[in-house]
Amino acid sequence: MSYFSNVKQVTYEGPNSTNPFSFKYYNPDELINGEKMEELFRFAVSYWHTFTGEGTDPFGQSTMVRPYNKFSGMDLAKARVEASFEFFEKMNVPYFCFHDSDIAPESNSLRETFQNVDEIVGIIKENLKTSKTKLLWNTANMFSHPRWLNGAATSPNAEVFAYAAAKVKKGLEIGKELGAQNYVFWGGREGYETLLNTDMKLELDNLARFFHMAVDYAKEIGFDGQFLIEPKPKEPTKHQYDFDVATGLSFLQNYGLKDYFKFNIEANHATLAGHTFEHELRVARIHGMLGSVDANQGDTLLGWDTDEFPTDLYSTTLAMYEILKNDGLGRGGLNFDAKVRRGSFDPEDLFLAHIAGMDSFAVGAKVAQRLIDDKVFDHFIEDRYSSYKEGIGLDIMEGKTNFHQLEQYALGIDKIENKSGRQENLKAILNKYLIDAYRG
Ligand code: XLS
Ligand code: CA
Ligand code: CA
Repeated sequence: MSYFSNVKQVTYEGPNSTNPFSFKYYNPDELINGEKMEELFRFAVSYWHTFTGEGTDPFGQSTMVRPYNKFSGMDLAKARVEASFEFFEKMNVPYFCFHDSDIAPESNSLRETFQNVDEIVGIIKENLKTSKTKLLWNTANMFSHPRWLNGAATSPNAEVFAYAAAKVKKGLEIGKELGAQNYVFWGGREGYETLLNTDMKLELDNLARFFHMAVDYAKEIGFDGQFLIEPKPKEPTKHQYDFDVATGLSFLQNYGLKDYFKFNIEANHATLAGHTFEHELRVARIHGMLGSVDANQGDTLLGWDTDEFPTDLYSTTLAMYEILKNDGLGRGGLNFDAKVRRGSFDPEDLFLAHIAGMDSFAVGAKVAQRLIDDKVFDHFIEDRYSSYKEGIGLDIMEGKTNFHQLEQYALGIDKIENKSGRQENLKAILNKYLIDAYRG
């Protein structure tokens, strides 16, 4: 049976098409720097927002009209799998991502939860055999059920730690079974509310112990997916341990975990941390830690994680600039961790939202590639730092000087001449590239 009978196959029709159910800019076969768009972006659909999410918010009930909502329990879970593969195929999207609890109902008994998950994983596996769409990553939900109220691996309760280990063990087995490209660890409730009741050192040590056990278990079963940490500064806890990339990196280094992980960077989490999306991507990139991306956007007028579909072309351009400079995302991809607004409740809105996101990244990538090809910022930056190419600057770079010599040098300086950073001009150039990109 068809769950989205109002929508036919979505294809690239170009910028002049008036068909809302078509790509205007995302053309899977078009090359960007020699690589097909499809392979560069590796777009993924997030199961939780697209098929499980119902549009509830703290003040209101569900609003989403979903053809499978006539079912409940395991029947609903099975119908969602069927609907999801229809959606993937019609959108021609290469990947998807899920939490264990998105695909199958959780029960109070872990054994029963595992049975439910196993049954649905079996159905997903069958679908994967004939589908072009693959699993980008899976993860375990360790934040919704009340047992996680004080965290999972950082809970003060050792039984909760054990329960979390069982869930991740299962998650790694599922990842292996379904050929997941990555496994994601988002901190969930791994953080704290007040130091008055918190042993921060013990919690951080335990989080590291937990990750080491996960690394060991993946090796034991031969799961070769890339491990990803997804930083987020707040929500649900006030102080999340994986605040941002820099904090996560120092944690991984301190605990001897750096070689086993990369980062999954979410745009909305970056803005919650007071950073831009591109800042987080840059920090990860220059440390060789850029693994994957949760492609969404926040709303700077709202202080929470709104998970909107990405449509801001400045942001997609500057994000793609980092991704292209990184030579792509390797095993990672661009996962739309994004939900349609409560008022966009039609099943068709799911298609329109993904089209908007995919087209926005396609535009961003084209503009970013031109900026890179023309070395617009590279030339400027090279010139800005040119004092390190010769004389005292080169000595500093090559470690050939010290405070004594630098003092002597400084005493001999007559007048320091700084150069303008030309910020406004560079932004105007960026605007010109954005406008010109689609003039032909
Ligand atoms: C929540 C996170 C979450 C992770 C996966 O804010 O974005 O959805 O991506 O657990
Ligand atoms: Ca996310
Ligand atoms: Ca989020």
